[in-house]
Amino acid sequence: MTLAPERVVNGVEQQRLLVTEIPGPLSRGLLARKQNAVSAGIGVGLPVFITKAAGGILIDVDGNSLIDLGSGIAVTTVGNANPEVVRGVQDQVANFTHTCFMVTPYESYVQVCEALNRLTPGDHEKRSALFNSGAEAVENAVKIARAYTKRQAVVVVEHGYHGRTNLTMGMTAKNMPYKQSFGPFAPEIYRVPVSYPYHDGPHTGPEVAAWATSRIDKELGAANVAAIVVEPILGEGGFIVPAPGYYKALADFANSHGIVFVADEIQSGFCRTGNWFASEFEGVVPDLITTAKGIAGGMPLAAVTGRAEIMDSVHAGGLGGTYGGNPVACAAALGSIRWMEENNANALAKEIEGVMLPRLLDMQVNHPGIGDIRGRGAMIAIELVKEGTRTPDPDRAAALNKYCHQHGVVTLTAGTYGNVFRFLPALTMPRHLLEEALTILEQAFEATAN
Ligand code: PLZ
Repeated sequence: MTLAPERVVNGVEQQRLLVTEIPGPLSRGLLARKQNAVSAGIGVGLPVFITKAAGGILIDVDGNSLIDLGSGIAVTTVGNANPEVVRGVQDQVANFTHTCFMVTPYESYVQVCEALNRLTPGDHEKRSALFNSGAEAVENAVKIARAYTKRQAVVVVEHGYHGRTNLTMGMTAKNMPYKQSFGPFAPEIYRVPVSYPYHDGPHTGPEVAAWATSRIDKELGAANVAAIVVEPILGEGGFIVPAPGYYKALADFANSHGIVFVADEIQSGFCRTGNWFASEFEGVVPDLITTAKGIAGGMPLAAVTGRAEIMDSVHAGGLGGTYGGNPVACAAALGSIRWMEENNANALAKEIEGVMLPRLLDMQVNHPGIGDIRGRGAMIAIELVKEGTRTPDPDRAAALNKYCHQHGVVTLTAGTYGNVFRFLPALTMPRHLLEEALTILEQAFEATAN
């Protein structure tokens, strides 16, 4: 299969169409109501209120059709309201909505765990446990690693992102907006260097890994470390792809010191990068892997999957939660996974990369503000810098973002310095829309050049 050539998906015309300014009058009215009803702590990137979505298009209340390059932050990988997901959810919701798996179980939870055990890297015996959000999965991975190792320290890396709960805020690198004024944070979290090729000068992946592992050795003592938790491609940190050898060296170090190596694949997992999991690019088999986002086509579901001896080391009843592995979310996951398997999703992600990278490289020739172009599959970003330097240019990223929004392309920024512009299209994105979005991006560069 190649990128969808369809002009209509689920009754949604696959075309960008602006009938009002962005946001339009109805969205502005809803935004005013939002301000009176919703906590100011909940921000909004682009205040158009959505009524329908499919393929690569979001439709808003004013009747505008926008090209979606965000997928709700890497969630609707199989496309919004994917028919396989919709069918699964509709059947399940009509049968029963909830029992609590810990009270009276149901088969779909077991099926999702079987699928995760089969699809995640490594053919060792595995177990899974299901939760509601990415942050909750990360919290549970830490609980499990601590129970198994009987150690406490947790090592994370610079620019890492793991969530907004108390423990995961502490594990997340960036202060604003995630951590400011929300401390104190959980103890026993330690941050070590990450490989960031664009900013590391001549230093190789293994070299940066050696700095990291030496810090662990000297400052913590490897024998005190329960887990190293790292994203194989850093998501919120700016789609940083560590240099070859970095990630593997950390995993090997963990392995040789009895430390549980946890891959946070919440953003990079489930065919986003052109592999089921980004760990595979480095040939790493994590001890535990956290997943969420793309797993269930938009329904809230998350998981921890890993070595049976680690996952089973927790006392019976030690893990859980009222809604974890809710049957409707499990049905969505089964539909989503089936779609990925039947439609060769990894090839679609690679095709998206094949369309995007050459266009971005072309743009870089005329726009030296594009310092770096990176990522894999349908997880691609550009880093904006002041011309002739590697100094972050967050203002340019914000200006580009604004231009794209006003011209009907939903885009997201990222990065510790806010200077990364990232693209996370659904794998159902029709090729003509992807090309059109890139043309608008090109125009955005022209319009914001100084
Ligand atoms: N780990 C690698 O990318 C979520 C956060 C958006 P939750 N990233 C999007 C925001 O501003 O809150 C994420 C991630 C990685 C963990 C998480 C947390 O997943 O489902 O948002 O809790």
